[in-house]
Amino acid sequence: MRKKIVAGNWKMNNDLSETEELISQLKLQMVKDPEATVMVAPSFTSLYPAFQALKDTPIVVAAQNMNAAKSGAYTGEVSALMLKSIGINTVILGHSERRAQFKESNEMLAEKVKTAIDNEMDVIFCFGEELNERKAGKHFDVVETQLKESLFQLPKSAWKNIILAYEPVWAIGTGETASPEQAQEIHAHVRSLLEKNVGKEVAENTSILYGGSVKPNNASEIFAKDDVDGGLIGGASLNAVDFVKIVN
Ligand code: G2H
Repeated sequence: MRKKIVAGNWKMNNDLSETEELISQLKLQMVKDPEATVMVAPSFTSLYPAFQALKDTPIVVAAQNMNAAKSGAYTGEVSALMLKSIGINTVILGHSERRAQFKESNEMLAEKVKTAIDNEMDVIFCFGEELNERKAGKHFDVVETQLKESLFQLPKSAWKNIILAYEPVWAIGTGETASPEQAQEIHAHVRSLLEKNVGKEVAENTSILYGGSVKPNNASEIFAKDDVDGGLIGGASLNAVDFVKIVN
């Protein structure tokens, strides 16, 4: 059985006091035992306080990024061991904002994923096409290349730690959402790629989340699709009422 997951990607939002406020609202409003695995990904400065505040709840705290190297001269970067030392065992990798603004390539992401797996961390691996690629009908190929170059070299045993998140770049923070049918079409394609390149069991057991302008009013019809196992939520995860509605 695949896990249902709803993860909030806070991006570069929420200072310490805003983090404390949002978490206390989530603790008040979220059912004690949600059916889905719920995650939040605060910025680095809020990770440890978020982890401390949520450690007695089922809500998992994830990082938004990390470096592939173990340690060393990488000014401004954070390592897997640093994350693990404060209790963080989950990391988002390959978000389109990191790909576009920080020039993270499929090859760099393969290194980061390897480091995460070597450190027994869970990875939410993001991928998805840009608007011009969809318009040119290349979205299936783009997604295949992203997965092939970053993930398909992993041993089968690593896949229990991989969560996929399809995020069409044209739907991120734009208010424009992929239709449930468009999401399902790509998710089914990804599952067939997994079956072909990794194996049937991994294809059946890997959760594939949808991300891109998911809101309380569109989450249920997107999540109802067979191959959509939950969502990676940006803007709407900054508001406890909206995020809890999406989880529910
Ligand atoms: C996509 C998503 C969360 P938003 O980036 O990763 O953000 O829901 O604001 O489109």
